[in-house]
Amino acid sequence: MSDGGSKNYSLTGKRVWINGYRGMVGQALVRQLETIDCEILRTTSEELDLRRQADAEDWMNEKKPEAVFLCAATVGGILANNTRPAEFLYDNLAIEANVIHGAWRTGVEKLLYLGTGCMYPREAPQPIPEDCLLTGPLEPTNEWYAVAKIAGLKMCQAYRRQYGCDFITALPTNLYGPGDNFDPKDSHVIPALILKAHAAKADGAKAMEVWGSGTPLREFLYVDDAAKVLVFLMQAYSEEAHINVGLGKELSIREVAETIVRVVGFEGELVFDTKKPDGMPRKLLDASRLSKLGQSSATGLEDGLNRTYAWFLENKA
Ligand code: GFB
Repeated sequence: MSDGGSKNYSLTGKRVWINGYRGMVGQALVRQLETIDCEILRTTSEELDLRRQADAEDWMNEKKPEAVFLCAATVGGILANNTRPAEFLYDNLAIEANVIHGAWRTGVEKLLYLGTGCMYPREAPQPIPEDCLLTGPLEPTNEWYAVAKIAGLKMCQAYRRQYGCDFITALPTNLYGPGDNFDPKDSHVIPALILKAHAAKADGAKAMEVWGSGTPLREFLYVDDAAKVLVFLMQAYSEEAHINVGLGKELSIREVAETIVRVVGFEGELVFDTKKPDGMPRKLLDASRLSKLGQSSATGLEDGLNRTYAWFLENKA
């Protein structure tokens, strides 16, 4: 793989653009970048619709960001992915195309594009190594999102090859934490179950519903740990090949649900609705490339869930 850029790119003194900054990852990146002496430029989709090419390029021409964290995206959990395929495909393709192309046009020095574990084939070997991308069919519940996200990764590689742009892709595992989307239909499993457990406890309910069989395995990375790694990679990683951001540890959805009800204090029963999809049976990223760079994560699941629930109580309950 080619290596056209700098492995020693300091963010100090730079104009750093975080798009989608009201999202969970955007907020965590802001927390992380506040420890560095740089100028943080932030936009939300309400202020700047990145699906519109002219708007995206005008903004970039005017503000001249030097480093870009491309985290703006239409995202959601298994049901949202499964029921809104057009939005997941179109929005993400348009956002990536406009930001990556605009970054080249306006001379952005470094860009980090955020991928996702669901870009890998459904039957990928576990833990999933970076080089098994595009080696098999995708998980059907999220193939629209995955196809769009793979296109963004390929754009970063193509712009590096053809124009020498220092654009990299980091591929985080399932993330959770403060600032997550707590919505019963659209959210990922952790915020959805926190919301359900909180409501069930408040209502004095005897049982709480969990989608699927409870057997799928997932790994969960606390968003501030992820943001720390992303800021590190922006400054120290410059390869055409993408890099996994994971923990190398997984647990079943049943175990996650049991931990959540313990944290929230709901004492009723868990009822598994097997009519709802399970999605990928297993999705454990091989994080050895990241570990070789000396990066690991510190926050245990129960600790991270306690912090997430505290944030929920303060902001959403
Ligand atoms: O987090 P989640 O929606 O996404 O679901 P994926 C993970 C697992 O939790 C699935 C189960 O097996 C769900 O059936 N689950 C149990 C629940 N109860 C619930 C619930 O109340 N809400 C939700 N949402 N799930 C997503 C992809 O896959 O992963 C996205 O669809 C994205 O594209 C994301 O890549 C990281 O892990 O299955």
